Parts: sequence; structure tokens; C-alpha cells
Amino acid sequence: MKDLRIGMIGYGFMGKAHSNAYQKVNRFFDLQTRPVLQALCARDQQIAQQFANNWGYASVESDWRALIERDDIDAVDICVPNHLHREIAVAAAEAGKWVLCEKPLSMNVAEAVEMTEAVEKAGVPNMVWFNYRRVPAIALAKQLVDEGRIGKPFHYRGTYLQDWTIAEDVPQGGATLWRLDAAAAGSGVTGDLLAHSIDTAMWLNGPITRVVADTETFVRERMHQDTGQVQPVEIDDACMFLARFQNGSMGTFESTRYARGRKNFNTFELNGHDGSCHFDLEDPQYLDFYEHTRKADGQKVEDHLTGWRRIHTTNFEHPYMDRWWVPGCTIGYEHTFINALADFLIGVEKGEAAQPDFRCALQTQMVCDAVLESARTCEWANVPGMTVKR
Ligand code: SOE
Repeated sequence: MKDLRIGMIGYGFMGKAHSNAYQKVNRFFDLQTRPVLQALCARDQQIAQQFANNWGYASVESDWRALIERDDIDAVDICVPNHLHREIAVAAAEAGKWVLCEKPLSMNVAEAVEMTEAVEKAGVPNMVWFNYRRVPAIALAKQLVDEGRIGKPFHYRGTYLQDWTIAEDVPQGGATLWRLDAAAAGSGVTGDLLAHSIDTAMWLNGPITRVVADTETFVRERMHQDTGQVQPVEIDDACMFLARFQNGSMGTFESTRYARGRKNFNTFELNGHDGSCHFDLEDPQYLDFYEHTRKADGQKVEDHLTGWRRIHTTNFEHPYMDRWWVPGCTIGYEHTFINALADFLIGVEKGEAAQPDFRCALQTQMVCDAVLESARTCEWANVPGMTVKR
């Protein structure tokens, strides 16, 4: 068993989710690597210490550069607002650290390219925490695609809806609300929510080649917590786009933070010649599957038993579930991070980089940038072609 000494930068929602994964991964997965919570870094020393005490970090730092310089840190985990990802990731890679980065990888493609080149030049293991791939029901959808059960794909439909920014007096900037500040976030729902949808879509259905998009900012001014001033809101509150996939299928995507009642409504449906599947994160144990049924001779038919099947993805045979509880007992949001970390560590141990790594997340960033460009120009935007492992 080899220790992997973690230097965590950030202490918010994702700092907790990742710290929890480091603590639990060895209890549920057989690994040769053991993450050790070595240091927690946050600008405010008192907050850093409180977080470190609560989660069991051995030490604290208030400057990420000092953290990266330490010889007793093997891997740096970036859980800070998006505008800080690039500088930290590049410095960490140059210092020879493994780099794990919260999504989206960066503010834009130019940054993502620089970060990808830095980790590849340094030859350090790297990954981006697109955790939803590790929901058993979504991983099962991938298995169905790979098994040929969906067949030639025609349509992909992704939605990611929330409602937490409807009130006009929600400020921008500062803890968690930096997501409303374009200077810290880069974009609104496109980078924060659609990046998840795009990652899942391209994992299941291959590369997106072109898009046409429309965005809206419903609340145009909000008080900024850093300045106390009412400032323009520069992020997209909502975004809808049409997409074409390389395999010839058509896609629609919709995301907003103004869908009253929708808290974390992340759904997709894929329709192919031989079947369809549908997933909804607000009901995450289930994958809905429609199979164009087969006769014994292999012919496909519809008959009186044909219909959608709700698969409760808790059998030992379902992805990840042989690591958790007995059939019928569910896992939840936190476990997607533990599953993601396990895949990453197993990949490094086997010498086969687990996906999504930085290069894979760069392709997602290319789609995000194309979406925002199309919304600006009101024209279709091409996504640069690139071959990546997914
Ligand atoms: C935004 O509200 C958010 O926290 C995203 O930043 C996460 O990536 C998503 O998983 C849940 O919603």
C-alpha cells in the first residue's frame, strides 16, 4: 500500500465532497494506493484550521504556492473558483504533483489547452471531477450503449435545471455565489451545469461537432459581495442549444437556474434504432430502458409485453454496486465522488489513465466555448475536431 499525500485547495461544497471521498475510498475499494489528508489550503487561516480539524487534515496552509512547494504533498486537488484553476494546475504540474481539478476544467479553451499541455508535459496523473459518470444508473446507460442495445443513435436530449438564483436580491461574488460572478466563474449555467451534461452526452454518444445556442440573463444587476456595489451580471442564467453529434444523431440541451421547483434536475434521454434510455438525477437509482424486443431468431419486434423497464440499479451486477450494500439498498450523491476517485486510482495503478482526464475535459470546454460563441453570433459554431479517450 502506497500513501498518496493530498493537498486540498478550497473548503466549500466540493472540498467536502472530495475530502469525504479520500477518507472512504479504501474502505470500499481494493486499492494499492491510500490517500492521506496531508494539508488543507484556504486563504483564511482560521477557516482552514476549522475545516482541517473537522475532516482530519494534518496541517494547513494559507498560500497555495507554499502548499505546492512542499515535498510531503504528492497530489493537489483544486476546489476553488474557476478563475484560479489554470494557475494552480500549471504550477502543480510543473512541481511534479498529480493534479485533480473540480469541473469545469477552466474559464475557457485557451486556459484548458495550457493546463492540458502542462500535465501532459510533466507526465503527471490528472483528472477532472465529472462525478455524474459514476452514478451507477448512468454508468449502466454507458454499458447498454457499448453492448449495442441502443443501436444506431438518432436523438440525445439533455436538461439540467435548478432554481436557486430566481430572487433578485441574491448577491454575486463570495463563497458559493462566485458562480454568479463572470470574473470568477467564466460563464453561468454553461460552464457550471451544461459542462456536466456535455461530458455525459459525449461519453454516451460520442463527440459533438457543431452547436447553435441561445442564452439569457434574467436578472441583469446584482450586488457584488466583494465591493458592496450593484454591478452588471455577466453570466448566462439560462442556455439552450441544438447539437449535431459526429455519429449523425441530433441533440438538444437546456439549462437554467430559473426553473421553479427544480433543484438539481439533471436528465438525459438517448433514442436509438434498437432502444432508448432515460435518466433523472432527482430519481437517481433508476435507469429507464426501452428495448425493441428480440425473438429467438434475433428478429426485433414489438409485442404486447413491450414497454419501458425501470431498472433499480442496486444489484451486484450493476456498475460499482458490488462495492457497496446488498441489492435494494441505495447509494447517493457522495458515493459518485468515491467511485470517481476509485476509478482514477485504479487507472493510475494499472497505467491506464481513467477518464475524464484534462484532455477529455478540454473537449468538453471546446463545446462550452462554441455554445457561448454561437449565442453571441446567433450562428452555428463548429467544435474543433480532436480525438480523445472517453
Ligand atoms: C451548482 O449549484 C452545482 O453545485 C454545481 O456546481 C455542481 O457541479 C452540481 O453537481 C450541483 O450544482
